[in-house]
Order: sequence, then structure tokens, then C-alpha cells
Amino acid sequence: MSEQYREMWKNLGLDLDAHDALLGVLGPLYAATFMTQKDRPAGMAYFDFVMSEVHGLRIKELMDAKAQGRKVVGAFCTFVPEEVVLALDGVLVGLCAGADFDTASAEKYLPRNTCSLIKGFFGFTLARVCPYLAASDVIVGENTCDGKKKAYEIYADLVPRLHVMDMPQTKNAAGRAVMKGAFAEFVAYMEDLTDRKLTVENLKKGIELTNNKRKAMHRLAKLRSANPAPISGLDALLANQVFFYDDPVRFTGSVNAICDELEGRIARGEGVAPKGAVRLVVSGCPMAVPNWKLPAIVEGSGAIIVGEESCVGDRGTRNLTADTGNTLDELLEAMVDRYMQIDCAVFTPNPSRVEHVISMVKELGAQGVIHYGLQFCSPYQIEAGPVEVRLEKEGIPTLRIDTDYSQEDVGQIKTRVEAFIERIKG
Ligand code: BJ8
Repeated sequence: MSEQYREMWKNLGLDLDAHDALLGVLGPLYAATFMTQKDRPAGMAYFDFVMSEVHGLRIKELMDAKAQGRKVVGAFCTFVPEEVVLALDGVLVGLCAGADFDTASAEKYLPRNTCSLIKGFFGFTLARVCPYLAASDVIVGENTCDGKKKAYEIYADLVPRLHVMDMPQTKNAAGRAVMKGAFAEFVAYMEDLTDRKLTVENLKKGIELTNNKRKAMHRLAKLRSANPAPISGLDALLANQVFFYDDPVRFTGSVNAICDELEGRIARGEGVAPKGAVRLVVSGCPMAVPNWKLPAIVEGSGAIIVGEESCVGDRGTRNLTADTGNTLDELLEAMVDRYMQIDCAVFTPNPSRVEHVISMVKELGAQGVIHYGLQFCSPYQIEAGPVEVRLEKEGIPTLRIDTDYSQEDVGQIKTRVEAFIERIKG
């Protein structure tokens, strides 16, 4: 891919040597993590292709879209409403934050005890290795956790255009009002950027495209309740990751094609793991590309992940936006209804999250939960305590893993995961 796209990367202002170094790690990591799996659905070839072209063809598509006057919006959080971006003919992309890169530079701006996700996007920005970031006409931040909201104050000086959405901390009337205000401001910002007006018609279209993506993911999520599991947790996570930057219509079609294939597998009683394999749900911080560390350890230890209670997973895709409103205000209210149901740990209190984890365990026939916390992520690491207590009370074995993006603790995590699997097997 490299030679063909070099000129494009250069024009985007990437540091070509550093970018080569990144791709030099990413390609082999992907091959070792994904291509060594057995009995993958044939439809995963699409995602293999997407990943092989993740800095190539998709970026070319974004550049073509920009040449046609469309705007590219980069985001770090599932609260950013894709409905609005699509309604105004924009393209929403998730930005690289799933790996360490140039941590030394990031730590010139941020304390060492900042979560890997935040340090990751600072590192990618400072090292000029993320073509999604470089292609973005605006980057949208959100006042969610303290780490992100303070980091965006600094980040504003590192990128050409940053829009920060204010986000609620409580799920009450006041919280709803904050979210509605933030969405209204975002609409005004996007109208100005795109020189287009949001209308009932184009917003309904944006809602439809976004809901279709979500519906395909709901279908995939449900099929994972089959035993034996028809798809690995790694491959399902990959689909959830690609959700954030692929073309919405093509993505929807590709996930539905995989679901058709999985239905056939289920009917034939085929799976990617033996019927007796321990089934787990992973709950906690989001795992952005190329963060495959924990699922690779878990599935490499013989268990199978059947669901992700995560923003790159069920928390991010569940619930649809109702499209029945007749006015922009009604549709905006419907968006607030939908997004207020996201059980991010920045909400206080956040009791619905653990209820969702319990319902996932039951519906997916899981036997345990691994709580995944990124080090220095106060919202999820602190919430992990009460979540664990509640799950254990429900008779659901729970393992708390706090880690970062480094590979140093792989052996230690593997030992703990293997012991957890043994505990479940009894
Ligand atoms: S809606 S989970 S995507 S904020 S890991 S940066 S919380 S210190 S990512 Fe998130 Fe939106 Fe919530 Fe989802 Fe802060 Fe924690 Fe770091 Fe985090």
C-alpha cells in the first residue's frame, strides 16, 4: 500500500518515516492477532481488506469526499451524533487512540498518570502519523471525564479546529437540558462548517443511515448468543471498531452479509470454539484500533468473548434514534432520548450500566465478566468496584483487569485470565 499513497500522506502533512514505523508495527500485529484464528467467517475478508487499506483506500475516499465539498469530522467519543454529521453530508470518523505512539512527546503536555487513550491521541497528533486526524476538517471533543475535558484545553492549540461539546454528568432533567443544548450548538457549528441547513428531511436520512448501522450490529450481537459461538470476540470487536470509520452504507451491508453467513453456521451447529468453551462478556473502557491486547489473551487462553459492554461494542451501538418526529425539535429530543441511555461511567450515579451487563450475561449465555479498566481512568476503575460486587452477588464470576497499551503485563494478565477460566470451569 505504501508507495501508492505516499504522495497523499505527504500532502496531508504526515511524518512519513514515523508513519512507516507505525505501519511496520500495525501490519504484523494484525496478521499475528487475526489471521492466525481458525474457522473465521468468510465475510471477515472484507474487514481484513479494510484493515489492510486503513491508511490507504479509506483515506483516499475521505480526500475524494472533501474534494466534492463534503466535510470530515473526527471524534473520540460515542456521544458525537453521527446522525447530524450525515444529515449535513459530512463524514464522521473515529480517531486513532488505541495505541501508544510517541508517549515521550505526549508526556510533555500531560502528566504520566493520564489514561492511555488520551496519551494515545496526543501521541498520534504530535508525531503526525494519523491520516484521519490530518484529513479532519474539525475535531470534536466532549466534556466527559476530567482527563479528556482538561486535555482538550491543551489539545485546542495542537489542532487547527476543535469543537468541544459539553456533556451532562447526571441522567436527570438538568442533564437532558445540557445534552440538548450541546447537540443544538453542534448543529449550529456543523451548519456553519458545511454551509448547509439541517432539515427534517436530511436529519431523518441521517438517522436512518446511522440506525441501519446500529441494527446490523444488533443482529451480529444477537447471533453471538449461539453456542458454539459462530464468531470470535476478536472478529466481533474488529467489526465494532470499523463501525467508527467505514462508509456507513458499505459497512451495514458487510455486517449484514456476515450475519447471513453466521445464521448458516448456527443452523449447522458450527462455531469458532468448542461448545464447552468458557463464554465471557468484557465490560469497561473502550478498545479503539489497534487495541486487541485483552481479547487476544482471553481467546488465546481458550475462552470465547461473546459480548462487549463498551463504547466500542454494545454500549455504543445499542438503542436506535426514533425517527417519528415531525419537527427538528422533536427529532433532536429523540436523539437526546437515545444518547442519554449511553451508560458511560462519567454519569453519576450510573446504576443502569451494571443492569445492562447482567442482561448481556443472561442473553448471551455468558459465564463470567472481565472488567477492563485503563489505568488512570477514574470513572471506570472506580466504578469497577461496585460493578464487581453486584455481579458476584448475582452469581456472575468477575475478574478486574486494569492495564494500559503496553505489552509488559501480557504474561501477568494471561496468568490471571487462565486462573479465572479455571475458576469458572470449577
Ligand atoms: S461515552 S466511555 S467514548 S467518554 S478511558 S478518556 S473515560 S479516563 S473513553 Fe469514553 Fe465517550 Fe464515555 Fe464512551 Fe476518560 Fe477513562 Fe480515558 Fe476514557
